[in-house]
Amino acid sequence: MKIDSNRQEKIAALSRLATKVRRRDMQMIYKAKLGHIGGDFSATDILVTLYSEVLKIDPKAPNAPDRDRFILSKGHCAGALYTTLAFAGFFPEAELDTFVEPLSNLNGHPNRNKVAGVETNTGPLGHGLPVAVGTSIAANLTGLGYRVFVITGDGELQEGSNWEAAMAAAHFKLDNLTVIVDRNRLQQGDGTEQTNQLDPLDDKWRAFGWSVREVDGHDYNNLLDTFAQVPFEPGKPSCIIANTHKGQGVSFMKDNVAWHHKVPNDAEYAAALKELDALDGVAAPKPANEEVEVKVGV
Ligand SMILES: Cc1ncc(C[n+]2csc(CCOP(=O)(O)OP(=O)(O)O)c2C)c(N)n1
Repeated sequence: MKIDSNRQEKIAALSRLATKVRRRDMQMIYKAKLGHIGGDFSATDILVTLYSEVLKIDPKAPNAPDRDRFILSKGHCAGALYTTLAFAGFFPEAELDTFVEPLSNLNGHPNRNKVAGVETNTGPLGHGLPVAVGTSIAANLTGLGYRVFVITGDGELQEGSNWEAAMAAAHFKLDNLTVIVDRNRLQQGDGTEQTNQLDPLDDKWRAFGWSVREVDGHDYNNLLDTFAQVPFEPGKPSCIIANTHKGQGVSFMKDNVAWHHKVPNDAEYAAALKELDALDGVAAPKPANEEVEVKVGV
């Protein structure tokens, strides 16, 4: 498929921004000695695409009534959200250095009362989608017409509250609601399929009345095309299953469950920075098509 030059420039800009976000996020986690780098890195390309090209938002008017809403339901990945918000202009980049310090606004999980651009508090898994359903209903009741986007973890989908919300979203025909599942196939300490099988995940969402597409969650072209097509069907909520890699961007973190919550030591930090620096200005490497070896319990 031929990609026009405008699109190519857009993709290159997204790729550069994603590398910047990953690098800054890792610096923040290294300094704080706390964070969820693996899940941050799997969601980074999706976040950057949303904030640069999809969401109708204005960092100068973060509470504009008709703004699109974004909810990071996997709130443990606050680091990726904070970094994306800072680079989008919601607050000064320097504030990132306060991550998880006492009295900082940047807690380990996002707080809507403290951080401009955060729409709801998340952290306990399974809450973002239920809130998003209410928010989408409110868009219809008020006639404000905004759209609502949510990123959930795949492990997070083991929380039953998601499925109650999914059922309600279809019942209320919420075609202003899009959920993006960060399908990195790892959760905390193990693979999702080893813990509580989710596959066939697309069939599950369809059975609950959603319109479903699968994307490569690190392929900006694929993401841009897919986001441009929501809602996929009138009268139905949209689900994007984004196939991703935990730790994407750093070879020794990729698909390695240990990096769910691990903080890089000095040598790992230097090695990871070197890899991220080498990515600058070039498209992030596409994940290999072959089956990925999921490293468990390392
Ligand atoms: C209700 C609840 N139970 C447990 C946790 C602890 N916890 C934090 S992250 C995580 C794993 C999440 O896995 P997944 O949703 O796949 O996230 P990702 O791999 O994208 O980081 C767990 C169990 C939590 N935050 N909330």
